[in-house]
Amino acid sequence: MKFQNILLLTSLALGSVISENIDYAYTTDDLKYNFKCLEDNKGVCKYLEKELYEATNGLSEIHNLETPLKFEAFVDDLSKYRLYPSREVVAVVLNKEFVPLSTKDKNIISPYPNSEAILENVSKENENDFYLVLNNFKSNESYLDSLREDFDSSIVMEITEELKSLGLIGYPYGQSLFIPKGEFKKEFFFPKRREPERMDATAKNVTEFCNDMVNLEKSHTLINWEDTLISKESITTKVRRAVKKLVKCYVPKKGKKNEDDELKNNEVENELNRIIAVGDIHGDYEHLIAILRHAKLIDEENNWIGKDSILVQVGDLNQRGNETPKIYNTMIDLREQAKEKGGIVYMLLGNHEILEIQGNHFYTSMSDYELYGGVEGLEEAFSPEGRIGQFVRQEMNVTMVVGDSLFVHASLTPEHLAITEEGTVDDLNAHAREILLDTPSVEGLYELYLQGVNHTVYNDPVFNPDNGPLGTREFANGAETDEMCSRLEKTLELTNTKRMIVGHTVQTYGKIRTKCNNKLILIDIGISRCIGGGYYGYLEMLTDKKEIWARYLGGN
Ligand SMILES: *[C@@H]1O[C@H](CO)[C@@H](O)[C@H](O)[C@H]1NC(C)=O
Ligand SMILES: *[C@@H]1O[C@H](CO)[C@@H](O)[C@H](O)[C@H]1NC(C)=O
Ligand SMILES: *[C@@H]1O[C@H](CO)[C@@H](O)[C@H](O)[C@H]1NC(C)=O
Ligand SMILES: *[C@@H]1O[C@H](CO)[C@@H](O)[C@H](O)[C@H]1NC(C)=O
Ligand SMILES: CC(=O)N[C@H]1CO[C@H](CO)[C@@H](O)[C@@H]1O
Repeated sequence: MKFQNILLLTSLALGSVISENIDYAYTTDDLKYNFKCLEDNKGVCKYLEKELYEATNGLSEIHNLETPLKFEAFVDDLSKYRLYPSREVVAVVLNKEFVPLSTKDKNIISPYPNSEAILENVSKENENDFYLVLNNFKSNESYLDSLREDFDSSIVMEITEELKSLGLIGYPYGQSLFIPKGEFKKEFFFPKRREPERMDATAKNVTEFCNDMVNLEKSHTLINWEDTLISKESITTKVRRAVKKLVKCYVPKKGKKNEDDELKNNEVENELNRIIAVGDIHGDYEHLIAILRHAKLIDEENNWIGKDSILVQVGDLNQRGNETPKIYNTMIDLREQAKEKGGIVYMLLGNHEILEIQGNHFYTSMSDYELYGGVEGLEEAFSPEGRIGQFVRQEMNVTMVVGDSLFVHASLTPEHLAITEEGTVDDLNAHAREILLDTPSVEGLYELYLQGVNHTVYNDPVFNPDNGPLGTREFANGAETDEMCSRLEKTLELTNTKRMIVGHTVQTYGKIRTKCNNKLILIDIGISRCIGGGYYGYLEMLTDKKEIWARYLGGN
């Protein structure tokens, strides 16, 4: 391995590799390939060859394939073969019939039209498992420049996907993120109906899943995205801010009106400097803190140093991971502190906050139970009397408009806005607030259940776990069709916003992705080590520079 590396670097240094003639055979423990440049562009072949070498070396270290894979690697002008030339990719893997292997990449013309050139130039002596075509980015040099540092990460990602689709690597790489949770019947949520053994087994499963993820999912050790400029466009961060500290006046249901009146009397329109948006945390306190420090929102003692920044966390601080109570306390304290120091911390509801309120702890780990003081302690903390329970009920919103961006945990569709008659974001929040303020502790919910009452926290459309604003994956996972984008745009139009920023649907390999021309920004990058990956990153919006950035903290 070392020898190969030295050979490559030496030949690059001596300039003896002329890109048109590059045709070397490489061998790592698990991947053997020949490299051939079909179409060069400004020396990119040389560059890609090195990136590919680094990627395969890294992959060879984290995987242990029974039989080494053989493939031919080509550099070609991929833009000629893409249906949407504006959506360039670094690499595409083709099977032996030259059909893209990966199901996620449907935008390439299939089968690959340049297969003859590939066939002509493949090494005849060995049977290949697949072909890897690397893009020479001939069509867009500025794009190539912006991507330079990310080539090896992209190649790692592409080959890993292919190893998965070939069935050569599995758990946890090919693992669905969902823990087997058995029957999902509401009566199991209730204390007196719970079977302790079942609860223990579930917590153990959650814990084991987390441990597996930490020990086995190693792609994050190879992937190191560079900060990416998502777009350059004017951003408004005008927000209504209370100038005086508000007197809290929450009385279930009737209290809402008072609170609104209070707010209106005390608020001013204010232009704020930047917005930091952070995805799902799922019980990874260390990663949350690392992100907030990197974003210069807090110092070493976790004090707010973000001045007039706005932090938006899009929900799901809890479950799966291990330090949930600490996370809520830190965030709630920070929100208070930021307010005093001219900043704002917004925290949105995620589906997992609602699960906890409903008494569904199927995603709670053993160590979280210990920290809360058992399931009783957990339910007390999330009850109408507990600190977290009060915060969730009284303060967290389903969705928020901050400046000209719409934030929501999963996604907001035009149908969601139609849940209330008035159809506005404020009304949707008020509607959810009314339900939450009326939601008793899990004990209380059980009593209602015994009386045959289904509390709305279980069946109101705003909390529908499959298609509600905290649960839907329609936009996040759906094909990026004109229809999908126009539905997204409809929501933006109805809420008078320019973009929707969401969590909930984990983006693989820790990369913040966008859809519909950056109108949808997906920021759940699997921050928690317990959900696979443990990637660090966040979204930064700068008003003065008119820039939206995906920021990454670098290798783990
Ligand atoms: C290059 O690609 C970037 C990113 O897709 C795009 O914004 C830009 O307009 C492209 N430039 C040219 C000259 O095609
Ligand atoms: C725990 O995981 C095992 C193995 O995946 C599964 O068979 C079992 O049903 C799970 N138990 C619970 C209570 O979720
Ligand atoms: C919920 O929304 C209101 C109104 O926009 C805002 O004042 C409040 O800070 C939000 N709550 C949280 C926890 O972000
Ligand atoms: C509550 O919901 C369950 C299941 O969705 C249903 O069987 C039951 O009839 C409902 N009870 C009431 C009072 O609506
Ligand atoms: C595209 C390309 O490089 N094709 C080459 C494949 O190999 C044949 C035969 O060696 C060459 O003539 C082609 O130029």
